[in-house]
Amino acid sequence: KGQRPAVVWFTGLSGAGKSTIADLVEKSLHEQGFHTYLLDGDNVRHGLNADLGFTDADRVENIRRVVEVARLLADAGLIVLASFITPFQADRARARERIGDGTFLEVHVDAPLEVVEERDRKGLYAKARRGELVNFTGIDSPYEPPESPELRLDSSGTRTPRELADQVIDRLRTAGIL
Ligand code: GGZ
Repeated sequence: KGQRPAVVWFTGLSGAGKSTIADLVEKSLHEQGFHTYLLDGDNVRHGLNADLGFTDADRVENIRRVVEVARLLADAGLIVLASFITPFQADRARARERIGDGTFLEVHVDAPLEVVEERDRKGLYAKARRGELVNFTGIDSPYEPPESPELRLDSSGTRTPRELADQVIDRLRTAGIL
């Protein structure tokens, strides 16, 4: 099946829906016979990056390593779905440089802090407000929104994760990856 290697990089606040959407994209690409790999905090922060926390320096190193892994997987021909907050513009720019324009697609999963904090599915924002979690993105650590991502998904409205995942797949088609 014709596929071009790519790294689809999902950035956004905790709770914006990055991993849910990346999961759905992966499942449907897989069903269509494409070769993919999903990188996210669950399979990276417990192993490869178990030595890293959430200071600015640790986030920079977290992303640097993930970019290198994504690059290797793309070299192997895979469509890589990477789901990380990636709060700093400079790190996303470095990722794009390292992976190559055209192979790197930045997807901003965009929901305002008020919305993700109100949902607070994992109770992390409440913990951060109480000071039980420090350096929490959006609370006491910054998030720099992308200025020109390949795709911006509004995940605060009435669109379902399925519909948002389909937007990603359409974008991969127009980019000539699928
Ligand atoms: C942000 C944190 C923090 C702090 C733990 N700040 O919503 P989640 O829980 O399941 O996913 C978040 C994940 C963020 O890790 P990333 O590797 O994506 O971050 S970065 O790209 O900035 O390196 C959240 C959880 O880890 N988490 N503490 N202080 N998110």
